[in-house]
Amino acid sequence: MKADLIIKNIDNLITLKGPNRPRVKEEMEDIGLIKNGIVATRGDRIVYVGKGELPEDIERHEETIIIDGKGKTLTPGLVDSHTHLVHGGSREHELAMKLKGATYLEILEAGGGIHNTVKETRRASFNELYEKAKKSLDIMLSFGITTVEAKSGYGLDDFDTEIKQMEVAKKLNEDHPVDVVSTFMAAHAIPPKYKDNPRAFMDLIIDEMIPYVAKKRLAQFNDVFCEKGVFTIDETRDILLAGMEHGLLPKVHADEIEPLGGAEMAAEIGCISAEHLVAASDRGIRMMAERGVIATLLPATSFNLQTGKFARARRMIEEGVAVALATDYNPGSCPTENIQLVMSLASIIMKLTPEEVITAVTINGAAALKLEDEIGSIEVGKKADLVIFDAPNLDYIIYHFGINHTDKVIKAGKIAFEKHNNIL
Ligand code: IZC
Ligand code: ZN
Repeated sequence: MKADLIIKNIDNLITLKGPNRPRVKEEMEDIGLIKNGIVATRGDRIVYVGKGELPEDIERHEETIIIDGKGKTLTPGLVDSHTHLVHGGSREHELAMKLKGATYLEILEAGGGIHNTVKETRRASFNELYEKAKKSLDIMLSFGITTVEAKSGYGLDDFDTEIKQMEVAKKLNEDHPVDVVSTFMAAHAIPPKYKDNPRAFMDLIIDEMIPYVAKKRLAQFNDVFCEKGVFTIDETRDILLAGMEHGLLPKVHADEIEPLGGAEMAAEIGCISAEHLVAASDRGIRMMAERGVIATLLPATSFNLQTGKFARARRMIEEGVAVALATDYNPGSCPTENIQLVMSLASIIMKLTPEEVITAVTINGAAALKLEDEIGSIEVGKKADLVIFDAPNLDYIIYHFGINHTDKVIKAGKIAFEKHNNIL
């Protein structure tokens, strides 16, 4: 067989080799490290992973690209499994409010926050949303992200705006090297006109929006912001169950700020993932472990909310919950695309080891998007999504924080990003 691309002499080849399912407990430490590694790809697939030289049956052709991995660390493409990628405007004015002590929920309650972004997203044209999100995708790619989830939720009861967001995500998935997985999330805030009657808004979501989104295949997942002043546990359950009836897989923003019991509910109905979980209870964590619900943790959000409260990641791992990490990129609670910063925060503040961190942004992130058979580890037959870090080892990427360590990103077998030379 002839390879199209070969990366050799890799100081630290981190394969994440193992079962195609979320990794738990000490499995999260087992990163399948190969010293002096070599990887070969053909088309969009990985065809060889090993040590030293290629076996004889893998040959070069005239145009085979050879990359020297000396001094480098190679990982699977990073998976950002929780973002609000497509939106209009930005909310930097909230910074001064937060510095004066206003909380995220107070700003939302006063008609700002998400409602502000709803106005901007309604106003923006398809092209404006596309260009803005594309810019973010380029930045994400530069940090090593090769697959990203994108939630709607800035149209709310304005279904056309919800659809516009999902259509933008779909078009970006077609046009951009980064794969975009779409999540429907009209249940992101209560629109002002439904303030006294949230059930009427839920009826709209359940009876009209969900069936349409599922039929048109605009999203694969369904998500709800279950939070004090937003959707209650019972309301969240009803919306997620309605989505499941139409084949939309359930995800939930759970116990981010107030301990409502979102983790318990996620386990009860079998969510693919519960996200945030800063205030998740012991019982909720145990139930998630039993039911196999992935915990998608978002430490950059905790950092930016200025509450000093972070999810109890160590406890979750000890209890057997599979942990994924994501940026939560959005204009309010987490305006950053920098997943490498998220990785450092997860380690420095939440005390995950570098091995657990890389597992959380690769195979566990892939599993949170139901893509564990396709991506998330460097194994023969999987998609050739690879990141070459200009770093001598994994610890270095996390320890030397706040900067971008990416040297090259290979997406589906093609070089999609190179340091100093973005050749999109
Ligand atoms: O725009 O504030 N938490 N949703 C739930 C968000 C943050 C996004 C936003
Ligand atoms: Zn979110």
